[in-house]
Amino acid sequence: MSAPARVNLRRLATTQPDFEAAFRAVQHWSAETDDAIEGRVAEILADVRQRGDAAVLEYTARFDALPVGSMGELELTQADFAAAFAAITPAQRDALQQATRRIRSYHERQLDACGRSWSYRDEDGTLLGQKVTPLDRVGIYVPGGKAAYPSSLLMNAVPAHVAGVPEIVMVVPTPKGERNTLVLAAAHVAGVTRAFTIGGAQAVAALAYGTATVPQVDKITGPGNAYVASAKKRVFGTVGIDMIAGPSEILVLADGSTPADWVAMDLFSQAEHDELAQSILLCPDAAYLDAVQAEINRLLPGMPRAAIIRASLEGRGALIHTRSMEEACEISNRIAPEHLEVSSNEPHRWEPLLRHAGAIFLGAYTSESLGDYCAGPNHVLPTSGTARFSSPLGVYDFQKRSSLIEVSEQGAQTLGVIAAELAYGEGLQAHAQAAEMRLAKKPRAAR
Ligand code: HSO
Ligand code: ZN
Repeated sequence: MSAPARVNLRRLATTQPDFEAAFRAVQHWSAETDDAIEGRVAEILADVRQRGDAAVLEYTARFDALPVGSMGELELTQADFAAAFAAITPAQRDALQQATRRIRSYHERQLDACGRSWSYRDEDGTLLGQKVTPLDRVGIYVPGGKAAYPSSLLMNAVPAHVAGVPEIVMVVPTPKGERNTLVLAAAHVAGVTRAFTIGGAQAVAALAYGTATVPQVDKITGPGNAYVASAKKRVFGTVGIDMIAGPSEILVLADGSTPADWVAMDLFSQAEHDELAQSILLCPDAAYLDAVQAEINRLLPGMPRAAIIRASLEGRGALIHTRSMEEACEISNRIAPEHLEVSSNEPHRWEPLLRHAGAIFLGAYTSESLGDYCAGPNHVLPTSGTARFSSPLGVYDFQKRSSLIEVSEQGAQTLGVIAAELAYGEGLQAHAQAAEMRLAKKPRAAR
């Protein structure tokens, strides 16, 4: 069995006459919704909402081959987490703890920078402010099967913890009752409060509506398959949700100074997630693009997930030759990738030109994979160009803000006149009079 040597990555150059059309083809991505999935999910949500635990038990037996008599049997305990933590290797324990410590310390800085209440008094002594409070209870969806990532559990649970969320409820599909030890060990380290071995739309429904056993949460975060994504969209409004993540993406901006095999492996690192993942390399040096292509061809056969990587690279990947690094930065901004590596020996020269990306990795030593696990910043990032308008998951996603207003007697005089004037303009007499009653001087007669 000899794997075909060359990986057929699309090669583009910004100087080619039809570059715009070719570039559009690279960018094209349709997150089509499948009507059959939508219909099934709507039914499951309605059923769980109506029948609660009984429906969850039935779907779990049917979809996860996990037939049990009561919801209690689907609940994991702190003792289960501790046992899992004890069962993994010392090196795994150490890695989980160190990653958690670094993720926590990064997110604690988010709390300091923008996660605290503030207030001030204006010239009338009126107090104005913003009160920041954590959500009461959040649900974290942890996928089972091929994308069961303990690292994603850390990335969701740690910021929730740092925000001060007192209750974190995890759901994790556990087909045939086969538990993922590393996920349970991560739950131990991250401080998950309660957990259930349920998944799919039925788990999202249980968290969103609550059942006799599963507590209703205020927000559901975490990735999942098409059923989970559809269920999260549908329960949005009843609860909050984080985002609907698309396939992983990496864009490498290279000036040719990084060893080509490092860059090839970084492109593989996101491609190996999913056939639909996207890896793109932009570089002004055509010979370097050739070198990376050669490394891709050379390294791919040794990868356990070679088939997924090949499908991803050939389906959605691209090597793009640009006129300059400046032009490469512009193209990167148009793509707004989830992960952006600036693989250059002068990354700080280019960073100011980069506006849209979920996370920016500077310099040859910063492989994106370090960010996926343990550098500290969150790996739940906006995908599919949504970095144009949204941000990494953070402490702020587990908090909300309330405005605070305490009007002084003096303030009531200043604000009362303004408010009454505008209220009469809107034809809202009660608004106007509520303001005018608090004026020391006679209010103007109702008009
Ligand atoms: N790169 C993925 C996260 C991940 N990688 C988990 C490895 N494990 C999405 O940002
Ligand atoms: Zn990854």
